[in-house]
Amino acid sequence: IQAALEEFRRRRFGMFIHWGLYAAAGGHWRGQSIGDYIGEWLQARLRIPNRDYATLADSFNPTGFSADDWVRKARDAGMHYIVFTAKHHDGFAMYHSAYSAFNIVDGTPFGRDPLAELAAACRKYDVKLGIYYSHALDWSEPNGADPGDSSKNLHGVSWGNDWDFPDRSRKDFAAYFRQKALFQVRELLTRYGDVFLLWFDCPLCVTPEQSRELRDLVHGLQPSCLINSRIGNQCCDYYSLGDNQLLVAKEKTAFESPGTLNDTWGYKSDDHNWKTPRTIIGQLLALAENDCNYLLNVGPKPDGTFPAATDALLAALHQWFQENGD
Ligand code: FUL
Repeated sequence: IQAALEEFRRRRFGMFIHWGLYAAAGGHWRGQSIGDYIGEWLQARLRIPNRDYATLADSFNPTGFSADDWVRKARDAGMHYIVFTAKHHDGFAMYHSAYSAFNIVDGTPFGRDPLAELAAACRKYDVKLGIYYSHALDWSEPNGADPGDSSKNLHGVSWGNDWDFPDRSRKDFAAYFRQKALFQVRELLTRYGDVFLLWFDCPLCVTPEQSRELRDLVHGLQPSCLINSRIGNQCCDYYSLGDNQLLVAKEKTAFESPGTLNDTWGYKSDDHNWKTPRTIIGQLLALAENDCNYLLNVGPKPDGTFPAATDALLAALHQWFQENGD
């Protein structure tokens, strides 16, 4: 793990990629808009029933997707690892999962496995593959984490799925965790080659025993795979700062700041509030000064390509690295 942490610090700039069914909606659903809310939370924000949300999969066919293109653009922009959303809070697997048919290969006309294609492109370009996995929140599952009203998110949005599954007393989070989360994490670590890091998120309802079990599973399968702090209960190898948090306490431990390019992680068609290359480079340098990695997010469109403004930003970073060195 020490060697992996050194490698992590050396590769201080990464590309976060939030891509899932929510991209197809782009922040809009049957005449409603999520307003200024983040795109990947569409289902919870508008309380869309699972059977309706699942229709997004029926027409999901991002024929413009090219893993080679994404990873080459990341590398050219000075990024040395990527972190791809294998499963976000909506529960849809953006890889070929044997556990759940609610996945991109079995459930869409696209029928390809983007994670496998990204893994291959990463090997080609010497970019490391990191995987995001929502281990607690899973709105597609009756037993997904649901911490209840007391922790309503901003704008009164529920964390757990209390629109399809309102009776919290019947929810068995331990069953979901054992029967789905652990199983899928095992898939992710046994089918895609070396995984640089696992990026867990929102450890709601996760007990210390569960965090430890998950950590032991990860390190048992891939001893040098790093684990971020959002696994919960301090079972991590390095620390994720808060979303878009830039201030870091100077410490010896490894840190990483996840940041957005506009005001969303998942694609939103009407979010044009893009940060300038100057801002991004300033943030990268400020974080580097504090020995903190920067995980900069892109939200690809439903056709599998990056928004034009994202391409322009990445091109500007490419130019900056060419002029100023790595
Ligand atoms: C948050 C999530 O809830 C967001 O959707 C996003 O993935 C961000 C990086 O982490 O806590």
